[in-house]
Amino acid sequence: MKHINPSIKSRLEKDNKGVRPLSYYVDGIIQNQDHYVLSESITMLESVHEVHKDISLQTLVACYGHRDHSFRFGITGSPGVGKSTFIDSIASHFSKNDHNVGILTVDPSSTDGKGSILGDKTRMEELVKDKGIFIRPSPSNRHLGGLNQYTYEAIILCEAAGKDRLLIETVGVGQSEVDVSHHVDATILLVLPGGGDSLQGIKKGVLEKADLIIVHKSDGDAKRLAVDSAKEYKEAIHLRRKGGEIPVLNYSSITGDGREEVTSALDNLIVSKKEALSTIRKKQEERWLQSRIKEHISLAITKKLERENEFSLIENTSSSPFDRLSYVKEHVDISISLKS
Ligand SMILES: Nc1nc2c(ncn2[C@@H]2O[C@H](COP(=O)(O)OP(=O)(O)OP(=O)(O)O)[C@@H](O)[C@H]2O)c(=O)[nH]1
Ligand SMILES: [Mg+2]
Repeated sequence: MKHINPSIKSRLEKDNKGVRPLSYYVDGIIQNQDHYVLSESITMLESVHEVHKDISLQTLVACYGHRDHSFRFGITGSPGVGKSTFIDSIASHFSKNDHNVGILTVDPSSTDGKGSILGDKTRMEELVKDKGIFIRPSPSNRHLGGLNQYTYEAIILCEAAGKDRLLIETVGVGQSEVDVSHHVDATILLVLPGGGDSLQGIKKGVLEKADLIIVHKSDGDAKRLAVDSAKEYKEAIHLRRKGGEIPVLNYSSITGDGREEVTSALDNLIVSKKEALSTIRKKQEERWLQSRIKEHISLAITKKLERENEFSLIENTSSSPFDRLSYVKEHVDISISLKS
């Protein structure tokens, strides 16, 4: 990791909104590949302040064309299945092979909105020692996708900072796990040994979108059960997925049993996805852009209506929700300009 010269750093003072000049972020990421600046820029993405959002967008505009060729792995699975430990045990496979690894984890936020309650950094003991690896835990902000709302943007920044192997952990709660496939090139699903019951518990979409299934914690007393579980998953996938088989492997992040099979399956995924990568990413990008544009428009309309006190006018129209809806359709002017 390279650092910005301290004398330069001191000249890049923050303004009263805590924002530094654009060049601080852009040069810090692209030229210096500075983990501190990268982390600061991701914090900026997650900020609710308009000035922070503006500088984030400008940073993204500058970074987009400077990305390295990368491969994005999504690691999903129910809470406690061992996603963080898995990433901790597997990341060195890439860093030892001269890859520049970036890890984005999403910690489940506390429901009162006070942010992250679990520090993944403290659980990734091996990786914290490896200074070349960038780890960034983000609060999930109750976003239903199982991913942080700004994961896609964070991925772009990481790639501009030279990260070419990305490991992205999702919260892994319920149905939302499906969403991970919208941002990554391959989805790794971790499951626990435990036969039919656990298979029932996995949402259909997740099983269908996974590119690799790992029966995790295949160690100790659970080992035999884990081997049986892997067979069951193979059969279930055979029945459910008409378009071909996917690997189901046993692995333990604690003992390292099955490591070779897992690492070569990951390498194979990178090779097998290579051809289709740009097409898949284009589609993902379009989908992301559509949803962001809709978000901007909806936010701008809400702000305009708030400014014009329209919501209380609507409320005062009638006690019937349908009268109010008619009023909105007939009288409320939603014309806006997104220009600031
Ligand atoms: N026996 C065994 N325990 C494991 C293994 N991997 C992780 N664990 C344990 O499982 C627990 C949960 O591990 P995490 O890595 O935090 O799981 P996670 O899926 O990231 O959890 P959340 O982020 O909270 O959803 C920890 O106590 C780990 O020590 C494994 O391979 N074998
Ligand atoms: Mg975790």
